[in-house]
Amino acid sequence: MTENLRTALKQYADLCENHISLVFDKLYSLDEYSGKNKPFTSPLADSMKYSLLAGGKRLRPYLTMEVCKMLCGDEKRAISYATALEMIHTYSLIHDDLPCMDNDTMRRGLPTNHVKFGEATALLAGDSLLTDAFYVLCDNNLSAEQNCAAVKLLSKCAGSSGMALGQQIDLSCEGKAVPSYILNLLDLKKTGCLFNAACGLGCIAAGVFENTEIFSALRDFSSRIGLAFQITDDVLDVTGDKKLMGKTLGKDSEQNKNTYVSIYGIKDALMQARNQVNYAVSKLDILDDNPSKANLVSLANYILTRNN
Ligand code: GRG
Repeated sequence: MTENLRTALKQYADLCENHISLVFDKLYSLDEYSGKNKPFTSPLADSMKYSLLAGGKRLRPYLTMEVCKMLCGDEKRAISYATALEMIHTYSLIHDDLPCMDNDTMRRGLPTNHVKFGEATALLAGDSLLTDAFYVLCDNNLSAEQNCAAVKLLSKCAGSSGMALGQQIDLSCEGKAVPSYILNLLDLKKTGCLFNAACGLGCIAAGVFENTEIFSALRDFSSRIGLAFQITDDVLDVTGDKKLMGKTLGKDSEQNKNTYVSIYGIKDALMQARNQVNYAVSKLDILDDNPSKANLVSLANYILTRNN
């Protein structure tokens, strides 16, 4: 990872975490939640905070803010969009770990939400993060046109034709040999869609809307890096270090999942990830060179060498 990228990732992660704290102060210190002398503490708020602040890589909020900066020069305009997206990403991880899904006990180096708070609270924490994300998304000084476009984009990317569909295809394909185009579709939906949301929200925060050349280029860029990200995730599930990854490894073969490794083997999978990243980077050619564009290229390349 380049030094510039490391600094920018840390800076944007701090901005995002700061905004998350502000959101919690606002949503959970409302009068109706607190008696005069006994402030209400809710296991729901605690469980949401536990997973949100467990120290993820914050790649999606990073993309939102860096794209916004690249297009308009002020990443802070995108902070509510970046935070909302991280809330939805965190909800998906909580639900993905539940016994009825992947049944995982470790995430981000900590016990999973349902292990710590129980299944019912974990379910509600996920539901609440998903719902509250749309409050957070619109709680800003951007225009109604921007916020409406942002709601439409994020709900489409996360919902039944986006990430949730990808998860459903994943579950339906367990234990069956699938053709490569289905694996591609599964990963573009399950993982690529939130990367699409990340770059799309950055565009909208900068006043760049769908049906423009720049928006389309960034959609293609994000689909390709999303795919590369999932491919390296498949590889790390076999070759990764449990401590660095912060989760149980080897689950894919245990659960008979279709992955790039199960279909192509590790070497070929890594070559495909490299091809996806090269194609992604070529999509940025229409943009002028600037430090944010260079950081997006660095992020794309980092995906190939990441160890967590
Ligand atoms: C139950 C309606 C319903 C929906 C659930 C669970 C779900 C929808 C979707 C799961 C999608 C999923 C977990 C995809 C995997 C994507 C992936 C590789 C996530 C890990 O992302 P990182 O490495 O995580 O960026 P950190 O912890 O760094 O934020």
